[in-house]
Amino acid sequence: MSVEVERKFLWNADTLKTLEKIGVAVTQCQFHDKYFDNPQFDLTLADTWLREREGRWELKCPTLFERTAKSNVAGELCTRYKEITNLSEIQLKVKEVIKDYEDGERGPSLQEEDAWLQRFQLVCFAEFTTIRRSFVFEEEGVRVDLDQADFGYSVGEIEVLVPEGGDVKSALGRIERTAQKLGLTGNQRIRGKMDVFLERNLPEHYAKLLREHVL
Ligand code: V4E
Repeated sequence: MSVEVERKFLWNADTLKTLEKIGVAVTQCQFHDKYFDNPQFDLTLADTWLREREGRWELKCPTLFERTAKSNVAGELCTRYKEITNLSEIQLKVKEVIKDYEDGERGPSLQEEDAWLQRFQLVCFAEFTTIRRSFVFEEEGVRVDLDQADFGYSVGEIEVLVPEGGDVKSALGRIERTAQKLGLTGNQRIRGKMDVFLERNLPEHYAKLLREHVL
């Protein structure tokens, strides 16, 4: 388990030019994400995001800081989410959040491929493909991703992965220095791909997430 500290930003052709000038190497990839929740949306209403990216399961859930920050720290630009990639740990987290599921002998075994999805009534509620250009600032341990989602939204992220118990403050400093190198001046939280996807495709659930201060 690690903590992903990240700052989103809006990018354009000038951002690409700046990154090219700085001279960091770029790689490009494409991936398809499928996000899952139960019909009551228990996971996302708990700010818990379960996805399958190219066959790998990943779950992001808020750190204690993130759970309190939205109401306490207006204008906080960086988010901090726990990132879990081990399937058993993901299943444990899902079990913690979804209280109502088929338990015991009758339910499908968690080991059976995808049977655990049925047990928790998890279905895909969002899917999209992203083209990502990544730039790694080796000396700072910072990565900049420029994403273009197939539903017509582009967003950038400056991110640092901090191992559990690691130095989040240092990560925030490195993100800030990178933001300065990129010439980012805005002080508004920028919406992520999911935010925009939900507003367009599941407006009622989106409105509920806003009301509950999840997004
Ligand atoms: C954590 C989260 C969601 C899951 C998707 O996370 P995100 O980092 O936006 O996606 P992506 O594709 O860049 O993942 P990566 O490749 O970096 O692992 S969807 C909504 N959230 C919460 C959230 C939030 N409340 N505010 C902001 C600015 N971002 C995310």
